[in-house]
Amino acid sequence: MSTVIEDIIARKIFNSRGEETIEVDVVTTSSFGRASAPAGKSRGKAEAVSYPQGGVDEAVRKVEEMIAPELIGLNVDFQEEIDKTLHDIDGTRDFRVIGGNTAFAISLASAEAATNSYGLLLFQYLGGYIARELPYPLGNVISGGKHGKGKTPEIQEFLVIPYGAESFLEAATVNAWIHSRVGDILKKKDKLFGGGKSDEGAWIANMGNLDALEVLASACKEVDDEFGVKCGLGIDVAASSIWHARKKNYTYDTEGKKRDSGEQLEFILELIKKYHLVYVEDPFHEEDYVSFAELNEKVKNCLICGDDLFVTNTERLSRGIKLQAANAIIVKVNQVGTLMHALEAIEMAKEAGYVPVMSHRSGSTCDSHIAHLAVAFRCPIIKTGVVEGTRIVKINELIRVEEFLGDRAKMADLQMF
Ligand code: 2PG
Ligand code: MG
Repeated sequence: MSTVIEDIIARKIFNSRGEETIEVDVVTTSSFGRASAPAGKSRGKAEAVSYPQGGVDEAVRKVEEMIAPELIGLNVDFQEEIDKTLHDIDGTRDFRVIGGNTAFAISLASAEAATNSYGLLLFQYLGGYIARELPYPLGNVISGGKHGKGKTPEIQEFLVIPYGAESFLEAATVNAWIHSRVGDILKKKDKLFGGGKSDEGAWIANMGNLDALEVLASACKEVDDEFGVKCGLGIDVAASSIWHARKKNYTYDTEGKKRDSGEQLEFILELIKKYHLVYVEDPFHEEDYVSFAELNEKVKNCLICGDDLFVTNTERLSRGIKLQAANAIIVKVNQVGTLMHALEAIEMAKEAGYVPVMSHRSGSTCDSHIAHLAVAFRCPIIKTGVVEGTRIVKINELIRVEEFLGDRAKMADLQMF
């Protein structure tokens, strides 16, 4: 069947924060694919530039005038060629001419058009018959940092991962129970708690970092006692957001403390020990590979994950691998713009023994592509929130994938937990 691109249509839509974003339709001789771009709030400095100057309107204009004429006639079966053409049209390393989000939407919509032409699901098309492992959902339960508002913890995300779950459905259920239990505890603790939630559907609570961890730990324990599913705690410090480059310290207003790099290392080590953290993302600012490596050397059975540090970029990841800066990497396709570049980062990570964590962005749309990418590229963890509409579409899609796989479905192998 012929899958030649006949048309590419771009439009401006809105993400879950009500910000403008780009959506692209790729129309081929026999199929159709659609994708829209997410948006980060705590963005790494080395990420692809999201949009050209002029924003989404300019990106849409560029798709019509500059990009569509080059891509029409190409075959969507050849993802490399499409992604390379996007790079060639742009001509810069960070997609500043057409925008990384523009490239992202075209790259994903093309993959979906190819998928649909074969009557497959995206994870089958990209991962083949052997793709049958479901990722563990790493879910955000309490928000702080740039994702919080008012007097919230400095740590951006307090996360859970139900590593004892035997199926994805069970894992998603446990996460939802914990989220709900945390809401009950917060209400009891703080009479003024109004039930506010962040963009990612995590609770926004008027408390410090340690209190947030205490609340989460007790909710996890209650759920484990009642339902018997082991669950680990994690954090995304998003430390670049609290790093003061001139004063060289991390600012913790809720504790009235400033920590230099050494003190930050001690603090994170204490948290790992006290709360048995199994996952720590961006504990230091995005240029501090050395502190990452020191921490990584000192801990066992805990994933030290780079998000702003690596930005899904193979150059930054290979530096990290050389320095042994981490043992996990966040994968956000729109940080690099194209599917093939994200896949290169995943392959490099796996070769070095790093765990790739497929991830949403805080501003999202109702697309569920990352659910399929996690299965197709065999990422053992997906980070995509617990509740909230645009998160739930990804979770629910994985429930469908698990059902579709039937007896062949199995949970990913997370040996270290
Ligand atoms: C992160 C993400 C997603 P943002 O830092 O990991 O939770 O946030 O999309 O705002 O970069
Ligand atoms: Mg992060």
